[in-house]
Amino acid sequence: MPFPQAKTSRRDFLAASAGAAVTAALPSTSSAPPFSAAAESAFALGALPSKPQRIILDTDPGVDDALAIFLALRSPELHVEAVTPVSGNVPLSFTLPNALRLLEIAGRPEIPVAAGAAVPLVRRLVTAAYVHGNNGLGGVEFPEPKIKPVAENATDLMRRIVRENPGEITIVAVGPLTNIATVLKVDPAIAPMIKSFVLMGGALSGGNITPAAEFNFYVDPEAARIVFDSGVPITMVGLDVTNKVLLHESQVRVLEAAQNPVSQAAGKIMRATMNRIKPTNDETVVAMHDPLTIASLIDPSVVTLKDYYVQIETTGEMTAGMSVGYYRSPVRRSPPMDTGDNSGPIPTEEFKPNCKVAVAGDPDKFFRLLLPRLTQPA
Ligand SMILES: [Ca+2]
Repeated sequence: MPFPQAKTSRRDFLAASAGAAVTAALPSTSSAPPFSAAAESAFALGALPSKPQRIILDTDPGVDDALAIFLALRSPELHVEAVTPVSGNVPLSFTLPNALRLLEIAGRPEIPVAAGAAVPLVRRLVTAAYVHGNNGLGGVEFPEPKIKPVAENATDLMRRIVRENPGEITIVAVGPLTNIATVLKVDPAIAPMIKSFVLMGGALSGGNITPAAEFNFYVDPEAARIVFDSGVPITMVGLDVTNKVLLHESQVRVLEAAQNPVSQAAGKIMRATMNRIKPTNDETVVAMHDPLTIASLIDPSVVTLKDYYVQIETTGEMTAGMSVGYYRSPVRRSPPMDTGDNSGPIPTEEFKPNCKVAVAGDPDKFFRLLLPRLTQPA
């Protein structure tokens, strides 16, 4: 996919303005569900429970984070053990209270929220307030949250939950990976105890904040590198699919029409976002980066996964945070500089997949899952 921001503004971080991506998201009549309408309806409403997956949700709310959090909290297939905000779309001073607000709106004040990293590991913080509004929720003012963060910080809380439940906890990260990398740096022995990482981030087909990099990996490339080197099983849901799963005006109206606090809040946030990212042509749409990532846990068939060896560029002057995906050997590194003594081999690495990358998505199925869950009465 070509770099979508080449002729437009950085606001396209969330909005693909036109063309093939929009067409891909339009309702299709050809994708018949593999089960009956009744079963599908029951599934959309979360009525087919199995043992819930236990997740920690690491997030930088963030307008699409807000929908992702709501979807996770309204899905019986998931048990949210904790929410760990991090700086990203906006600074931690907003993402932390936003996470608390969103839990309060969803009526889930019992879920612990622990403050994460305020800045990336080694770089200055870059935010995306131009998309998410200065407050991270599209500029929509919600009341100050009554619930408070727990005393532990995100690193300590994640370590404790994982160590108390080895092999049980999936860490779902839909923001920059600073918190998770910090856990792995502070406690390297914890990696085999983490069931998996499910990440919204990266792209194998061009970025959105630079031509090379997706925003979350761009903000903290060194953190992403640590995560991809960790040996923990990774699922990467990146721009290759999320840029094709687009919320349209008609779907915002569905959210606005439902009279429950979650749907009302989601509708307000998405309405404000659409007004913010008004395109100059065609229909305004909002890419469902983070909600699609959550949906892939609930119904793996909303995405198609393929094995890759993914590595993160950290040294490039123009390409930091780029995710480079190899699907076969050889895994070649860049040629070394000519030093006059060129007796060594050109560097290569073993091809060993470290990641499942989402290479295709099913927007229709995603929205059939998302909208009923957000609009149904609490
Ligand atoms: Ca996010």
